[in-house]
Amino acid sequence: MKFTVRLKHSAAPVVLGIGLMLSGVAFAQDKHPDPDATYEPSLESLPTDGSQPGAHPDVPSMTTDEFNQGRKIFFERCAGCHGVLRNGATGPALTTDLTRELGYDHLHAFITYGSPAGMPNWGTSSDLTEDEVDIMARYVMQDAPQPPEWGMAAMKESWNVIVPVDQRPTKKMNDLDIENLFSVTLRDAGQIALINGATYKIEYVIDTGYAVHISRVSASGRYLLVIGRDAKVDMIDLWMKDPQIVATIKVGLEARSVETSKMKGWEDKYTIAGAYWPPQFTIMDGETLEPLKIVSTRGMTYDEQEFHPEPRVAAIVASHYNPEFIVNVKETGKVMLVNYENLDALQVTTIDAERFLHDGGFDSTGRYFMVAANARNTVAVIDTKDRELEKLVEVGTTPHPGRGANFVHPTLGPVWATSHLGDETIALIGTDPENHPDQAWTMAGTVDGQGGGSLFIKTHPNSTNLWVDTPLNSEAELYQSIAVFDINNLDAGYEVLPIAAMADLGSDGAQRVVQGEYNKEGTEIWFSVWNGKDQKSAIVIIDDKTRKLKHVIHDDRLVTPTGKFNVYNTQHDIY
Ligand code: DHE
Repeated sequence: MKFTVRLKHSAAPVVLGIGLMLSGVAFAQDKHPDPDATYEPSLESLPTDGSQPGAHPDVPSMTTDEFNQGRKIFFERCAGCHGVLRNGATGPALTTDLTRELGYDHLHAFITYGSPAGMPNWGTSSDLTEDEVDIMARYVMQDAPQPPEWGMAAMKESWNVIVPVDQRPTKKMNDLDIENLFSVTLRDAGQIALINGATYKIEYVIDTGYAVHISRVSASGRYLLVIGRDAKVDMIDLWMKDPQIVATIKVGLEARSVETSKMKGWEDKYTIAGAYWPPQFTIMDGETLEPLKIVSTRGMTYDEQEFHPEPRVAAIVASHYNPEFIVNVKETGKVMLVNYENLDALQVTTIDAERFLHDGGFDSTGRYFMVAANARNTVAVIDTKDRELEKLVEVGTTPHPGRGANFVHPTLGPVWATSHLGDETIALIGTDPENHPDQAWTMAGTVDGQGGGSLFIKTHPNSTNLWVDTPLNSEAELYQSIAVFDINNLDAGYEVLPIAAMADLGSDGAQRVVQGEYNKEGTEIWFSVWNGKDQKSAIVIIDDKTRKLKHVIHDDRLVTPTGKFNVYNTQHDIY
């Protein structure tokens, strides 16, 4: 499943690794400094408990120390494709009946040189040292250790209500314009920064989970929910004089998604978080994070109907039409509509969609959820009102929309757009079955951007600009800049803004430009200039009308800024 994309403005090919599943994207052509390496498959917070399965007479032995090194590397580099339990996901199975048959020499060569089928060349790229290749060849011949489960007892133990509900304010106690605050992921610091959207001042830096991933906002706009890769959920009360964490819990060992109930009458009632390991989701009390219901996602794949032991929970959104969460399960390709009206008689409607569901967003009406099945080059459209699969739409190679971008195209009508990791195209999917039935739920149009390696696309209802990043392209010229289109004249092509140069950080580090996010009014857009942990990063703010630089936030506390979440836009699903 590996292929080489020759980018539009690039002589250098981008080699995408096994299966192109996002968590399996590997860049085999060179050894990287920090940021892009962090997009490799990783289950980096899983523990090593020091235990080692018993030695086998017919496989090379390992010391406990070597075994634990192997386990760590496997979780960080291999599990994304081959699965924690090595049953195969996007990459092939690596169970011991197969690896012992292949033997040490074969495995060693395979890990060193990679394969045309998509295995990265870990050895020759120097991503792994010679010693590490040797350890990994022996490690995959040992029985796979299974990370521990994480059930109610473990969850309750990790749960902490720091400020009980009756001790929280009953009205907003600060002067902050909460709706125009930005919650900024400081990835490698394990923190978020709350940045004032009017003054650009960093109002607060708050310690959260490890390698913090995303922020979401409760229906009322009061609570900010942050989830780390270590599956730690932190709930921040924005009404307090000094916003702080009021409740926290660990819902597993590895996670990426969190959301809160948004249906009328159910605002702020429940929080849900999905885990990569163990593969499960947890519904919690919306004010205290008390864990109420844990549901495993283990089960059959939608198509072959074979058991999958670790179907990870990817994006979760809250329906505006039904008291339901929409839970996207990656490996089985199923979308679960989880009705939260009665947690003791939980109703879950499971929709067969497509495998390797990852990220997505609503159309402009909030009715249809568009989710990328990235390794299948497909966007699944879920009708959250009628509670069914509306359509599977084939798009470009490895769609990665973030939440996507909604706008009205001059001839196609309302569309939702995604860019792609695997090619330079931007796909426009028609979203108006009433007035534009011919375009609805088809790839009604496509336009070429700067290149592949795109992660996020963005516009705003008050803007006529469409911004497309390319942080994982191999060319510095592309990953340090942004392409912007006029949505009324997409065919005119794009303007390139050299965002990293605007940040004026000197030549230090990769300075990848990632994830545009609008302010509440839609008058300016913020981009992260994402550098290594020990290097300076920045946030660059562009005036939306003039496309000119408005401000650069430089601050030593801005360590590895990546995602940015404007409170109002996130609360109301505006993108
Ligand atoms: Fe993300 C969203 C998973 C790497 C920045 N990321 C998501 C979502 C998932 C996911 C499932 C959707 C959550 C939702 O909507 O509920 N991300 C993964 C991975 O598995 C992967 C590929 C590898 C990993 O080990 O984590 C990965 N992601 C990254 C990064 O390296 C990024 C670029 C930088 C970072 O901070 O880690 C990154 N992911 C983001 C951002 C969003 C996101 C900014 C939210 C976008 C939005 O607009 O909502």
